[in-house]
Amino acid sequence: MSKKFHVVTIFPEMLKAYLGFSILKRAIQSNLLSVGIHNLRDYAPDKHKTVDDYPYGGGAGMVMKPDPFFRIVESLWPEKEKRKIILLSPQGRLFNQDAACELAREDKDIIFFCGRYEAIDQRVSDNLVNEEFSVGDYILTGGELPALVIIDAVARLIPGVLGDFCSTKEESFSWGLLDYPHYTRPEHYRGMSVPGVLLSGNHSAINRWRKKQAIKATLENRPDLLEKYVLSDSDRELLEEIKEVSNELDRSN
Ligand code: 4GY
Repeated sequence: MSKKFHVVTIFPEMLKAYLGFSILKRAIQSNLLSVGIHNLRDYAPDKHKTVDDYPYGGGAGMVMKPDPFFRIVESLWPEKEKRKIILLSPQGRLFNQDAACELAREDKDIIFFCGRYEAIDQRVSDNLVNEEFSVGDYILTGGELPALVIIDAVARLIPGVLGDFCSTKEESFSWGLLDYPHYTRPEHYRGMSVPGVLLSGNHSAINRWRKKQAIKATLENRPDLLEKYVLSDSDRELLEEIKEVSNELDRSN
């Protein structure tokens, strides 16, 4: 019952490189995860293995031909019910942790189509693709990094892939908020000290400090997340403390 991913790309080596290290490498070796990497060019029927052509209607750049995509699906994943095909593009639904959880629970094989050049022929989306995802509002040169981003985020949700340790951490408290600051040894480094509360051994004070730092970082960098987050009464107190300090700073400027 291991998670099965497949990636369709004209640059298979890019994916192999990243998957050959660290946690993903170990997850694949222990059969918790498998990632099939397929060269789209192998499914181009002409002697030059052509995967792109000029755009109808004109304009800059080349468009990926539909035929190699249809051929690879028909030859490797002919059963519609057993596959989930994901296209990576800036036009897709924004990928986030909720989407990662959904994909981690998916029983079907997950197949990523990685585009290159300007675009992929629309008939691929219309007939083969089940869901389109974007990893962010910027334009990349291809879908390979987005496929790796999603595989990475989903893999660490599979039981056994991480040391079984931190997996609960995010769920318990910081999800929905940004993370708090972390420190390790040495206590004093180049004139910078670790916040005293972290050395106090007072776990309720430490948790309170961490929650306050998490709220502060979220307020500063991701106010959109803070708006969606349901604040408890004690969270509201922390938020008031943060705002008081920032008002004092404003007054002294
Ligand atoms: N952003 N999120 C993204 C992207 C570029 C298909 C070739 C993104 O997922 N993919 O920027 N992809 C690709 C899109 C044609 C360029």
